Amino acid sequence: MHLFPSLLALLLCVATASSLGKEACEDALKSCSVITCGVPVTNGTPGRDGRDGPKGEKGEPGQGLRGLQGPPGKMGSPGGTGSPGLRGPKGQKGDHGDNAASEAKLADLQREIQSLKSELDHTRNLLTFSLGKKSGKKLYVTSGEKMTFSKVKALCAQLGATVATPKNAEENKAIQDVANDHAFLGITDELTEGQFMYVTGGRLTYSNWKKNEPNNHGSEEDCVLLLKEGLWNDISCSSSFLAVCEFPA
Ligand SMILES: [Ca+2]
Ligand SMILES: [Ca+2]
Repeated sequence: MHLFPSLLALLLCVATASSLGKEACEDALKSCSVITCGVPVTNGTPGRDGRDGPKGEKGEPGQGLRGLQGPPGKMGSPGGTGSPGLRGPKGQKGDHGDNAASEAKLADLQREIQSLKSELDHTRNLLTFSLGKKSGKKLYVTSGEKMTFSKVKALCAQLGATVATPKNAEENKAIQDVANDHAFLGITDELTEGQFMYVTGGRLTYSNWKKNEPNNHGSEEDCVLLLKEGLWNDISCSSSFLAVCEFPA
């Protein structure tokens, strides 16, 4: 049995140590595996609690079950207008306009107009000569056709003229001679009933009404007819009579 020699050595050491001083005891400790030095003491009262230690680190999230996701929230109010974006890059240079071609076309038109004007002057001179028009007098021309007043106006305008309009007895006689029939004059009361005006503007400065005219017969007589005998009668503008145009002096 191995237990007895060990127990015997332990008892020997305790007996030796208890009879020695402090130094001898410490020497004895070197040779004994278990030894009690000095006077045996009894246990004291427990000490006070120590101070609280530092706070521990945050723990891991718990492992409990997550709740169900709630319904979506209400839509928020629209945000304000944002600031303008950055200016885009400059575009490529465009093609040149066709100015040269336009100018050439314009020049052609001007030449054509000038040519037509010359031709018109020439024709007017020929007419003046053939009709025996005297210098400084208006020229009255008729096509010999009968038409409504609006067509007479359009025809004369096409010729660069106006509807024949006598401003005195001499002009009235000249138109009468050229027409040799009932002919429209460039006078109406279309704007204000009973107030006859020149188609080119202005109130009458001369008139040669037949007796009891103008009478606005049937409340529809707004144009003026130069009768064959030289007197005037107001007549419907939609009737057809001779067209006589007037070129300025
Ligand atoms: Ca009238
Ligand atoms: Ca009348």
